[in-house]
Amino acid sequence: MANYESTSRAHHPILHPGTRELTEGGFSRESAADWALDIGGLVERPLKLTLDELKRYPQRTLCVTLECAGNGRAAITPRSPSQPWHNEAVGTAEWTGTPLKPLLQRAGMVAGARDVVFHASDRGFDCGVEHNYARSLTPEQALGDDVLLAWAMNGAALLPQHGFPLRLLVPGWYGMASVKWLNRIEVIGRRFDGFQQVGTYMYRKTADEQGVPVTTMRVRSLMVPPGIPDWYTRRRLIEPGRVELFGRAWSGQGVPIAKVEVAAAGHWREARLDPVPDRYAWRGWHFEWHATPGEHELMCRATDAKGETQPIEQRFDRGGFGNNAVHRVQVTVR
Ligand SMILES: Nc1nc2c(c(=O)[nH]1)N[C@H]1C(S)=C(S)[C@@H](COP(=O)(O)O)O[C@H]1N2
Ligand SMILES: [Mo]
Repeated sequence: MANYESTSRAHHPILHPGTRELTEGGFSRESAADWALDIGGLVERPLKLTLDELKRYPQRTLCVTLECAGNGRAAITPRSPSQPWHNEAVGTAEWTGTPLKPLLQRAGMVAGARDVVFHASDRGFDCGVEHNYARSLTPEQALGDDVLLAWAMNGAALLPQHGFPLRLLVPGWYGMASVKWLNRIEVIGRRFDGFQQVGTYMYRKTADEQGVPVTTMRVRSLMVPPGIPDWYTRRRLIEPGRVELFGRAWSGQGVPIAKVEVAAAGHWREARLDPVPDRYAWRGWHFEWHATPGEHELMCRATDAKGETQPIEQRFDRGGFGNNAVHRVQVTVR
């Protein structure tokens, strides 16, 4: 996935050249030696841990699909000035790190702890507000068994753009929760009101409403476009006959995918699902289509085990968050 969420233009290296070109968040591989994670605030035993010390804690690897909350923003009108993602801001990787829970337990949150704040080293402006990127989880969310402090992605050290030396990984949530370039975990006695928590990542229809926090990923599927593209229209050109359509489907919170349907000429039929993947990873699907000459619109739609399904039309959101409308692919069969 590309590394910048639209609403965090503050952190964009082109707008703020020189600060994060090769060293996102200010860290190069060399300076990791000076880096340490602080765990403090309302805890009984504050901790300071180097990367080597963290790596001596129990290790865990999870295969996790991470989607930006703004994925699909480009299709929402009027469009938020943020990053105009189409469908590309999603990916799946194997993340290795240590579970956060035992560390928080070792630090010992005191009574009265209301939020756990994850502070990062990248700093900038968004909507005129100067801040370091920071997000919070409630103590209950932060103590979730699958929340990781991750230092590796697909078996290699995190790349600078993915959060080197350490990032939080909150499986099942939209990407903004997985704070990169993490340097401090702070337990506080009030609800966190930082910019990335309440100034953005809220579902809002109007500018003045308080909104509903963006949290876990909505059910979604994508199709690998068949055939070859026409450059400007983006239509796909294919030959008539048997066409193997395939793609991926996922939902949030570790809820499994129950069904994927594909529509050609508006008629929905069930796709074949690949074997059940890891809990937080997307699931593959396949569908055999008999293409007849002419112009077609192909669609795919996923339903999860809680019965949530993708809407046909996107619902409006001011920030362009959470667009999980069905994926449409225009095809010309020659
Ligand atoms: N420190 C920091 N963490 C961050 C961000 C950021 O701007 N700064 N962007 C978030 C957003 S919006 C997303 S979608 C994911 C993207 O992760 P990736 O770059 O590894 O794909 O990182 C999240 N963590
Ligand atoms: Mo994002």
